[in-house]
Amino acid sequence: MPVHKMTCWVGLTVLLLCIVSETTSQDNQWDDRGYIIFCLCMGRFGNQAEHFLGGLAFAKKIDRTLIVPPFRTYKNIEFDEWFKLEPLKEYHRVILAKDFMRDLAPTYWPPGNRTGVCYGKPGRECQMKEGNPFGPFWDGLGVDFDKTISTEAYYGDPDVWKELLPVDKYPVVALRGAPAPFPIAEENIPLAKYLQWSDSIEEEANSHIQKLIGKEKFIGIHLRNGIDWQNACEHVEGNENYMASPQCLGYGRGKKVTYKMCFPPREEILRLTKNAVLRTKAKHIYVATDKNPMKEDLENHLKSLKVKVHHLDPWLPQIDLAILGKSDVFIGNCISSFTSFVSRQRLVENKPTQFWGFS
Ligand code: GFB
Repeated sequence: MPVHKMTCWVGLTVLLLCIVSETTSQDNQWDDRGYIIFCLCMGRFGNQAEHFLGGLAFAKKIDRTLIVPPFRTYKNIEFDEWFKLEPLKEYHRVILAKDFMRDLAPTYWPPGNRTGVCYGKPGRECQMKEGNPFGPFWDGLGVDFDKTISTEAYYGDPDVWKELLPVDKYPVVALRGAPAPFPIAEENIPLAKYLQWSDSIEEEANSHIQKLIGKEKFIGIHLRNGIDWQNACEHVEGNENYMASPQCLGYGRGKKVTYKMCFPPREEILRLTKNAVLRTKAKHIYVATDKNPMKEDLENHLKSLKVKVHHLDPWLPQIDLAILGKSDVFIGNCISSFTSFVSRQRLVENKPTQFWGFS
């Protein structure tokens, strides 16, 4: 009898496995319109998110399915660890890189047939995998390149692009970097609505809010004040466009960046935060920072208003981003793309955002 039971169990497992693999291959049919993938190889998460949205828009423009690249920290992070894939599908055809490599690459983009594309004059050397994060990114996907080409039509006119990289010759186009500008193009800002946190990030952020704040109002603030930032802010004064500054100054409107926007003084942080507390009557402040949360300063300054100041320093920066996104008022840094991730998400959700040193 026990032997019989065991047989049934094995049989059922095999049947289930068959059903699962059948579903996977049915879902991931080859698309004759071709594919595009790129490495999110510039900067950290905020930079990568802006490049991702630009690359998503470009995939739609050239009508190729986007092979959704992993994000890059010290390792590749599959997109669906941090975000849901389904909302992206409302905008364009997408497939996760890991699914493409498992289900389609062996047949349609096999080793021996992989071309890498760099930005540059035709004939210029193209090193797809040289250095970090380029090498580890493609290694993480198990990709080596057999041939490379360079083109200046990297994310230019879609028709020129299609002529240079026709689908019949290049069914899969792998680009060294994102086909998108940094900072994000103005027209692509609304695409933020397709970036929705995965259930695990959402649950973790909600659970922190529940424990620290409950259902009360809170002000979320981003203090970018580590040493790399201090250095980056040194020569900002007077620039028209510096990193994520268009989130405050707009695009090509001739307005100038100030040092105060980039590295706001203590008094500015205390002043703006207090104003937001007085206006909203919030009793909680959530501080996200890469370095100094200014907890004591804030607590002392807001003592009479009986405000609690919370700072978590979570294991994943994405938890800070998700919490900031949920605040009643958010105050961020004009120049930081960590802030701009939050400000874009809030813009598409009609939630208010303010910036240090800028009104
Ligand atoms: O996101 P990011 O491109 O924004 O890079 P910037 C900053 C990184 O610092 C984040 C950490 O991805 C986080 O890892 N970080 C910054 C934070 N602020 C916070 C925070 O409030 N909470 C947590 N948990 N982590 C650019 C970089 O940063 O700054 C460039 O992308 C360069 O590579 C430049 O370093 C100076 O646009 O602020």
